[in-house]
Order: sequence, then C-alpha cells, then structure tokens
Amino acid sequence: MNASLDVVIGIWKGLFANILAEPAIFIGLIVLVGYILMHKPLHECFSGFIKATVGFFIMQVGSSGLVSNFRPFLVGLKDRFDLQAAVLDPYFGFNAVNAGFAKMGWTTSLIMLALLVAFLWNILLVAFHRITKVRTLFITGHVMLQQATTGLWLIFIGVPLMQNSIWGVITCGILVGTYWAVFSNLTVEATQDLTENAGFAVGHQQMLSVWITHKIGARIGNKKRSVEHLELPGFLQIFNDNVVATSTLMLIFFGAILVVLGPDYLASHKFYNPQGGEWFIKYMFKTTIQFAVYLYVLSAGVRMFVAEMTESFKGISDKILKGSLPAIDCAAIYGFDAANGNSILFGFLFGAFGQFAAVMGLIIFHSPVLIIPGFVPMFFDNATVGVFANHKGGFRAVVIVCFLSGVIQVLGGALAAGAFGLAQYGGWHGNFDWDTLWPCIGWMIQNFGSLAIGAVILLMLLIPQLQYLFNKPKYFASTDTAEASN
Ligand code: ASC
Repeated sequence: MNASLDVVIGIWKGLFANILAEPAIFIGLIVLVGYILMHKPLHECFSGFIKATVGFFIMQVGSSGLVSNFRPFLVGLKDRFDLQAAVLDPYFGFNAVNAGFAKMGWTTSLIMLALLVAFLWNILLVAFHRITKVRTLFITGHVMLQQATTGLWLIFIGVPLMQNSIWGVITCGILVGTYWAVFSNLTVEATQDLTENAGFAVGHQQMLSVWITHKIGARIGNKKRSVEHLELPGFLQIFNDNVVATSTLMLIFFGAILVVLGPDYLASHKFYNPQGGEWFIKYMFKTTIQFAVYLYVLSAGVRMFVAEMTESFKGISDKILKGSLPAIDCAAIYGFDAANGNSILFGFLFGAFGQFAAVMGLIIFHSPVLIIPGFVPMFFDNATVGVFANHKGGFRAVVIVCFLSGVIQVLGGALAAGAFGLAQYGGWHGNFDWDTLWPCIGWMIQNFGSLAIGAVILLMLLIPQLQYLFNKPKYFASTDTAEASN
C-alpha cells in the first residue's frame, strides 16, 4: 500500500480511537459546539460539555456492565455442553471476520478505511439533504466499526475482483454509509414521537425493527393497555416497580442458567469462589440482581446527557447541518420508557423466549448451523423495540413484536452465519438488521456481484425520497427539538 494512504489511515485511526470510538467525548464535543453556536456564555458551554460527557460515560457503565456480566453466561452454555455453535453477538461476529481476514491474508486496516469512507459519505448525504432527504448522521462509533467490518467481509467474499482492494473499500464505504444514513433516518419519526422531540434518532443495529414496530405497533396492540397500566392483582403490584420486577425476573431467568451451568463450571471459570467460602445461593442472588443495578445506572446516565444534547443540538441543526439530527446508541431511548424500565424488561424477556424457541427449532430440524444466543442482540435489540412497541401498542405489542424479533434473529442469524462462512470462526454479527436486511444484501452480492451493490445503494437511497413524498409538510419539521417546537 502506498505511503500517503498509510498516513491517511494513521490519522484516521487516531481520530477514530480518540473521538469517534469514544462517543461520550464525541457527544460532549457536539454539545460544546452546539452551545458555542448558540452564543451561550463560556462557563455554560463548559458545563454542558462536562454533563453530556459524564452522562454518556455513566450510560456506558450501565450498558457495558450488563454486557460484561451477563454475556459470559449465555456463551458458557456453548462450552458447558461442548457445542459447535456460532454465537449471535456483534463482538463475536467482529472477531470471526478478523479471523477470516487473517486466514485469507487480507489487510485488516482496510476496515478502518472503509469506515472513514462510510462516515464521510454519510456527512455528504446529510449536507445535501435538500436532494437526498437524509436528516441523520450516524455517530455510534463502536457499532460503526462492527458494521464496516461485516460489510467489508460480505463484499470481499461476494466479489472476488474487489478482494483486498481499494475499490472494495470504497464500495463498502458507500454501501455501509448509505445504510447508516438511510436507516437511522428511518427512525426519526419513531424516536421523536417516543421522546417528544428530544432531538435524536437511533443509530444502532435494529433500525429496521424500530421502524416496523412504530408502523405496526398500534395495529397489533392497544396503547391503553400499556405496560405501565397493567392491572396487577394483589401482591403482584410490587412488580410495577422496575427494580423489584427486574431483580425478581432475572433471579429466575439467569438463576436458571447459572444452575444449568453448575457450580463446578462457574468455579472453574473463576466466576464463583467456593474456596473462599462463598455460598452458591448468595452468588446467584448477588450476580443476577446486578441486572437491576446496571439498568438503573444506565437510565440515570441517559437522562443526564440527553438533557444537554437536546438543548444544544439546536445550535448545530440551525447553523451547520440544517434540519439534521445525531443518530446515537439505542440505549439513549431507555430513559423514555413510560413504564419506567418495565417495557425494557419485558422486551428482553419475550425476545429471549423467541430466541430460545428458535434454537429449539434448529435442534429439532437438525440445522447444519447451531446458534447460541448472544447477550447484546438479545437484550439491546429487544429491549429497544420493546419500548417502542409499548409506546404504540402496549403490553400485547411488546409480547408479539419481541417474541417474533427473537425468532427472526436466530433463524436469520443461522442462515447468515452459514451462508457467509463465519460459523466456522464462531460467530455472526447477530443484531436484528444483520439477521434480516444484511443477509439479503449479502445474498444479492454473492449471486449478482457488484451490480447488486449498485442496485442496493440506489434502492436504499430511494427510501428517504419516499418518506419525504408521503410526509412533505412535516418531514424536516420533525427534526425540530423540544425547545424549537414549543
Ligand atoms: C451493541 C454493541 C454494544 C451495545 C451497546 C448498547 O450493539 O456493540 O456494545 O449494543 O451499544 O448500549
């Protein structure tokens, strides 16, 4: 690779690692710039920067605490029963692609370059929003890295001529950047409706299901029978409190998984310490109720940074990127669950039931690819659509949407892991969009090569045009923040 390209990759790697992959700092800087553009006094700009950054870090303490504490138990099922199975999880998918790159002798730093092209392409699409009708800039750095990685794999295996080449990288950047712009743009109405115009959209991994849920939620359920209005009889009323509900249900749910894994397995993997005199029952209780602890922390962080972002982003959308919104981590909507966390909880549980039911199906029908549910898609995708489903169609919508979402995740994930050769490396990306939309894109690329990529990009770019056509008067107004619309 030539030297100037190495310099570009070097600078971009630095910017990515220090700013974009640190969304707390990135969001803080956006807030800072927003306040400066609004001519706020310097001390207020500084205080907004700090609160947005700290708030985002608090949210991440919650979400990464959930991931690091609970993911090993689901993955443990694979080891405990010595299964040859692909784990549905974006981090496992990421590692699988990297292993695939190493085996094929492809250059992994091309992934960073594809990411840069995709990000610049998304900026261009927003800058020309009058023509493109794109209103959102996707800024969830760690997710962008995972998605560019899987995207590049699909292109390299699908179009041999593009393998390990700069053309493959540029094509991937445009394809993935279009997906970011178009699908996060698709969540604007749903998110603005849920958050009463808080001023952001979802930029994550289940944007298609957010859109579908927003569209069908009211039809399959009844908003009046929402999770927060569930009439629980007698003593069950204690479950209206999210801390009680989450702790109790996770004690049962993860408690059962811990029992299946067994004290010996847990001790041999240093989770549980019988030598130190720890009782298994106390270990189970303490471990499973951490779920409630991290969820609580997560929502506190969300409230803090969203408050700042909502106010300051007006500065940016008025002055620099007119009518635009940042598309951020799905966890940002958890602070807007009218049921105070219970839609999150039910979303997760019914998504998990759907996933386990589908895994049973794979076993019964002797699927060549076996799947182990991963925590990230199981929790974050289904909790997210759970909140949207409750908002539009109450408890019934949560049950139906999240159960189906869980089933689709496993079936689509199994197909994708097998079809794109990643099952052998142990994992597939696994989030909803990557079990539905992307397997279709991958299949088209495998069968019709670069022609398919061009067609997919054009078809995706058509989506915001259609959205605009059906909603002309309100389309750009829907990016007004709460303050602006007051
Ligand atoms: C993902 C991913 C995570 C979580 C996090 C949720 O898809 O890779 O680390 O969800 O973004 O807040």
